[in-house]
Amino acid sequence: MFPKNFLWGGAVAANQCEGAYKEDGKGLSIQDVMPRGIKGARTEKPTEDNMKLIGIDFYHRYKEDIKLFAEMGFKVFRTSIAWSRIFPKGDETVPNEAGLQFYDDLFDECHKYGIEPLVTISHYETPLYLAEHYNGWLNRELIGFYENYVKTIFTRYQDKVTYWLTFNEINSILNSPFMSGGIHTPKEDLTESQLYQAIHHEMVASALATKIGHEINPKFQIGCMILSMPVYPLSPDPSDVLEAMEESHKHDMFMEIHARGEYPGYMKRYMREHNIKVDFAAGDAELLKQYTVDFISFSYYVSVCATADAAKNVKGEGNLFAGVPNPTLKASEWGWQIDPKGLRYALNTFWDRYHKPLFVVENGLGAVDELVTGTDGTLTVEDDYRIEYMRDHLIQVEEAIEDGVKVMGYTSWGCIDLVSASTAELKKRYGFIYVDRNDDGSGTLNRYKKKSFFWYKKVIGTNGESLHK
Ligand code: BGP
Repeated sequence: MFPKNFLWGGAVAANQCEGAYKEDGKGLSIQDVMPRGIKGARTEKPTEDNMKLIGIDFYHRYKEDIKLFAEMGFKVFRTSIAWSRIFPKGDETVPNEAGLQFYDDLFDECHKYGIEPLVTISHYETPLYLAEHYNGWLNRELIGFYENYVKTIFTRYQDKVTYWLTFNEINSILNSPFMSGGIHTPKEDLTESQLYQAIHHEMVASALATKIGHEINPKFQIGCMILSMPVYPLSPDPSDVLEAMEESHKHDMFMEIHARGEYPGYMKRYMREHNIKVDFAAGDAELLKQYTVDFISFSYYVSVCATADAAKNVKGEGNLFAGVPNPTLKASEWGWQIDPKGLRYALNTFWDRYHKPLFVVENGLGAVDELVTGTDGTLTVEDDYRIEYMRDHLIQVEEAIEDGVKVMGYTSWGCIDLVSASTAELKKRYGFIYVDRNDDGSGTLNRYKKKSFFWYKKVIGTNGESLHK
């Protein structure tokens, strides 16, 4: 059974839905020069084929959208603050008032319906200026700019926001140093020492945010956000089991540092053996140790396999990270393997390790939807595939709760259709709400309720009981 106070809701990120990329004093973010997501080349300047520049025009339509979320019964809405709306270049000391006002209004609108905002401080939208002039998180100066940014938003929204996430999918920097860390140096030219130095800077900044947040409002709940992806051994061969463990360790260390405040032994060994040097400034180790997170949040879409057998080590698709496909699982149209039980497994694993409350802040199915006329004559999408995906995953969340895992809530990804992060497409849809906008830029931007909209409303209304009917 789901607990009474379970936080049901949905999630988006500013850069994937707001649009209005240069309105009201906003500066450019790295997303404004990534028209093809992580796969394509960056552009010098924003180009019209970049769907994120308009997004789904959430910036102007958020009232309509939040009303729809409220109709579904959302208790929580996860979004991010676009850093470049608050500090257009990132290194200013005085914030942009119009940007601050926008989020004031947005959070007020949530509260009007009793919806609690859950705010990601940095979701793949580092100000472009910080990338181009400082090389992003490779530069220790970013810690100071981030500190200034969090102080500003914590102070401003201290009575409107309780739940905060410091960096979206912080471990994704291993795959996408530009999107995740604003690192301008091309990935192929980065040394491992540089990459881990940037990671260290983010870790320190995250701990600092926890410190500052609790000083400003002791009621704040501050969490990390990790891209989770269980790694299974491809076979029972102990070498495969160890291979899976080592592959998993590369990601586990991010949660480990956030939850326990120390670099784990396996990471120290990896750094030693790979001659990776990370500079710790005076006080870094103490800061990490003292300011661990209040809760752990994560995204969950896929699991992968690993093998020590080079001949079988052929990677498939996945959420930023590829793994060896699991022969027992089916995949989405984008090749992401679907594994509801992996979510129960992840929840149990994290709970066993840290005994910190957990929050599933992203999960969902990216699919091609077709707008059709429903029985009542209104346009809709018969997305039974999405309902099945979500039902199967939510049942596993409930199983984990039965196992004794403390789960704070669940926010499905892209609760309203938006632009994809990895491929920058609109046709990869996740929402309960269809947005009429296509990859060629056409569409009215009108919103339509999908079948899953009514399904999720019932799930929330019955606090999960309808999952079993
Ligand atoms: C995560 C990101 C989101 C998001 C989601 C789905 O990696 O935190 O921003 O978009 O995955 O991925 P995609 O949009 O590539 O389908």
